[in-house]
Amino acid sequence: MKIKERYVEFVNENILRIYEKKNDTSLFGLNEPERNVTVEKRPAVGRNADGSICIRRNGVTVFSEKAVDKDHAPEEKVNFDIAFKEGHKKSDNRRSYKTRIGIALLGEEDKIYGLGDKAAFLNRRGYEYVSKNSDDPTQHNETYRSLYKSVNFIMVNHDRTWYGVFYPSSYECTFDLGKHDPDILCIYSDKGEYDYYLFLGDSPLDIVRAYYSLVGPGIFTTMKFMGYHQSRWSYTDAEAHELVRRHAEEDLPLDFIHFDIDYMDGYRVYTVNENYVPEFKKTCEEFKKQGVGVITIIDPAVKKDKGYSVYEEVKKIRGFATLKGKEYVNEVWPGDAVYPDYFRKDVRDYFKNITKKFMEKYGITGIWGDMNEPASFKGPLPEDVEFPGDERMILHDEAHNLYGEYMSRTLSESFREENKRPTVITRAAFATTARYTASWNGDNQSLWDHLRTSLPQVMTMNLCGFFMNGVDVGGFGNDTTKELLIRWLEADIFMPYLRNHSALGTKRQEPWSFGCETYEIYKKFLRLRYEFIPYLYTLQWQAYKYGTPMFAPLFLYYPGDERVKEINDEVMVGDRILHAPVVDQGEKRRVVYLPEGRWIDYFTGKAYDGGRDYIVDMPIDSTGIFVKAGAVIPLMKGKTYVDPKEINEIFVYHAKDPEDRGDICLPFDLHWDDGESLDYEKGVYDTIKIKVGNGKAEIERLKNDFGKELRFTLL
Ligand code: MIG
Repeated sequence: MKIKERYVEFVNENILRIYEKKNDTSLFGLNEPERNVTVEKRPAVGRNADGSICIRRNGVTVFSEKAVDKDHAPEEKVNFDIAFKEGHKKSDNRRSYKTRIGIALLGEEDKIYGLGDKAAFLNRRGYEYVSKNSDDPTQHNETYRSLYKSVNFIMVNHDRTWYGVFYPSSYECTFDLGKHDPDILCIYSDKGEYDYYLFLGDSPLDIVRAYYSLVGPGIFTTMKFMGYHQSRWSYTDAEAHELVRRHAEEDLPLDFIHFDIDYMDGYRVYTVNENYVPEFKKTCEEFKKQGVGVITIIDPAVKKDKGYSVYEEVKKIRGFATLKGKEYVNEVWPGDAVYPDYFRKDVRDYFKNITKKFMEKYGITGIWGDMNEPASFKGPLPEDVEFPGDERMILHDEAHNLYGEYMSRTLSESFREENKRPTVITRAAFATTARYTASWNGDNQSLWDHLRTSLPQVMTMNLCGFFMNGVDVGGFGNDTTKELLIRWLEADIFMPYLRNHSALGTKRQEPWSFGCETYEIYKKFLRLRYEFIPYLYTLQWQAYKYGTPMFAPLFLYYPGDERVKEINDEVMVGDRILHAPVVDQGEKRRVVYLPEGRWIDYFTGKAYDGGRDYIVDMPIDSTGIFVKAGAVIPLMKGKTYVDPKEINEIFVYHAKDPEDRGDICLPFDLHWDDGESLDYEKGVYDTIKIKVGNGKAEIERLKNDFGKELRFTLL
């Protein structure tokens, strides 16, 4: 088969761009580092007999394209697909795809990671996924082809070598990860071009960081954001007050309460239904005094409603999407609704300003952006819905996967303008969206399966540069049980974004919903989470700054260990904590694999030799936390909400190995700053190296531009 000429550009020694024709990336602007690679440092690019590209490093083939002719992929047997027959699905005839990027899978054991929020195990090989943001709330599982986010980044491991591929197009595309042909990984697109970035490096961490350098930097949230969030669709005023009161009186940590759609007046965004939440301003102020911030949900769709100011004002500037030149109307929560054209600066400015005013008026701390795939009730938006944009007309087929990003960007600007870090959460996203917002993974369900999935899901989001990510703890849809709720909180206790949320009509799942025992365990773990906040906050800093995932699969730190490449139920929280929770009903113990080195059980102090499996007891009130021997971890104590101004003492945990004299020390560089402004961008922060020696904590101030005085106490 003849292929068109392909060009290879070196962005730097780790990043190549390979293309026939470049995709237009203007809508999401990649952060291409300056091209400055010397000839000597270039990896060897060769051509296969048919002209496709192959790459050798140190004499070994690490990457090879494989031409895919247009009939390569077999047609789906749609006639046997009941969902297709019943009209739920469209036929997927891939033969017509204009663009077919084929990559050879070099070995049977090759693994494929990435692609953002899929409800699947870490290794995606053998599956097929479609990048088209969707909002289907039925039960997500590993064969579910699209979820809320389109993150076209994959990382492939072959033997000891690793590479990454990013497909930079917002149009719909399909990733066939060896489903139809086990030896070929394909990216198909009808509207995207033959054009991708290739990341090379010696380790998975190199690859992930190289990718991050292109799509980042991601958001760096407030320290408070890392506290506990409590949510439910939808708290009434009385419920919210009762909730905050209990948390305060019972020393149960809480930083945010979320208000879901019913606080609005008839689902009109930026309004408040004073019958549902009377004196909302007073409520927000009162909560703030108790350390609790309020986050309100905002949907993009605006009610088409004469006299409603948001509708009228945006209409005046022709700021809504159109179809054949006329206002495009679909149905969402408020009934007939129209979609803001966030691709236009004046429209963004409008929403930025009303968001700011709305938050100021009531004392709201953050915004939760939902339904921004964008979702609709009367069928999906047609591909030719128009977003007139600033410079050119953008049609929905190109805009769709970026809509959530442009909405989040708009919301985040309302904060940045005031020198505040954005407290914004999104459901829909494209590869570059973490620049503006934190995210959650939508409507999971109260199922053990979804608890198990939450770990690889958030680990994968972290590989893809979405560090501040989490799932609905306890499960959103369906009814949770006592045991599921407890195990879920235990398992997700180190998730960067920690929120308990549940759907209307489901069984309640607040900490006290299942009686005393549950409550006590819940409290114990929330308090544990809060102890670790100085550590987690520093991990977030390292993630933001260097692209190092904070919630990572074990292979990221132990890439030479075959055993860890498919461990889905253990997590590295930074480079020194391994968390192995119980994620199965009825289990009171589990197998824990510990990689090389010595590991200390955080709760008992017991030491383990790495490189093998252990069966560890984990009754209902416990989880497996193992710390690398010698590691230092900064903690705080006794806090039930996060206010950096009130944190004056850091407690230093040292994972002492009972078998040495305790002089092995893996120091930690604590990051500290005001926790809320953007001054860190100007270098106003502290880096404090913490070591342990001679039975005490030793401190070295590596950077002191914020100048926080902290006491350090060895535990
Ligand atoms: O159509 O606002 O994922 O978290 O509670 C459902 C109501 C709309 C979907 C979100 C969920 C939220 C719910 N929303």
